[in-house]
Amino acid sequence: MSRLLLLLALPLLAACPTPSNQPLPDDDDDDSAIGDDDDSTPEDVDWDDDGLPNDFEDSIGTDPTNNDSDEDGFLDGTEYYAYFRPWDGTDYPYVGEYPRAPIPDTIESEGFNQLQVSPDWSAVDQFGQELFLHRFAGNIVIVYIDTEEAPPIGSVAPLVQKAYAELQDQGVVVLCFLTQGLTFGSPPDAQRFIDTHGITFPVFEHQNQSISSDYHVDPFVPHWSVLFRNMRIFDISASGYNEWEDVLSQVETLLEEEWTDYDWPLP
Ligand SMILES: [Ca+2]
Ligand SMILES: [Ca+2]
Ligand SMILES: [Ca+2]
Ligand SMILES: [Ca+2]
Repeated sequence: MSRLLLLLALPLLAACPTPSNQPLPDDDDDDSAIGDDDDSTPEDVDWDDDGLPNDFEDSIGTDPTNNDSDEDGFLDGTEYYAYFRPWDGTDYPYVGEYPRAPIPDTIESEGFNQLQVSPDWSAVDQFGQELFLHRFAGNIVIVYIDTEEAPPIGSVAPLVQKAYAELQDQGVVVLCFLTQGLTFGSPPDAQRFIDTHGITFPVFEHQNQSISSDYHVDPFVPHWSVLFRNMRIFDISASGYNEWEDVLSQVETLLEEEWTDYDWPLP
């Protein structure tokens, strides 16, 4: 379904006025070779009808004669306009429609302490997708660690879901590590957790805590770490149901911070 939505959105995106700061190599020479006798300008010509003009495909390294250059099932233009990489077969629009933003080729990892850029990691979500932290760059990331077993006050998960639903369009994403099931020491069940609380953000079954333990899960869950859009850790530690309001305040503070997108030239 997400592919359909993106395909439907593509003509609208393509029709939007875009900055013309993209250099256009080899202006008309190669286009004239195929007899472009219509009134299209060379920079409009899109041989493979994937939404990206030939010259632009040359500049980003995709194939102007193949509408799915990396053969991952998504058209070059569908991927590129949604900030996915049409030259990388391991990168394509998420099931679940999680936020994406322009991302750089590399992000230098620093560490898991406050004000350090978080190292990259990957985990498998409820749809079987391997998600990479650094591919959420450009968004404010809430690393949310919890168990299915809830304190007497109840699970905080519905409040986290409510905030995600309200803020994802502004570039906020929740990445949830579920470390335990309904009883102490039992394995977590992501789908049960999702169904119980109406979750739409990614949930990772993560009993071994190999990644979540790096985010200073202390003294207990629920626990949050908030990362700025460049993946810098804003606050390393907030634990407990009653800290959620403070976490939300951190996110709202970061939403007001100025941010310059990573370079993602448009045709
Ligand atoms: Ca094309
Ligand atoms: Ca192409
Ligand atoms: Ca593709
Ligand atoms: Ca791709």
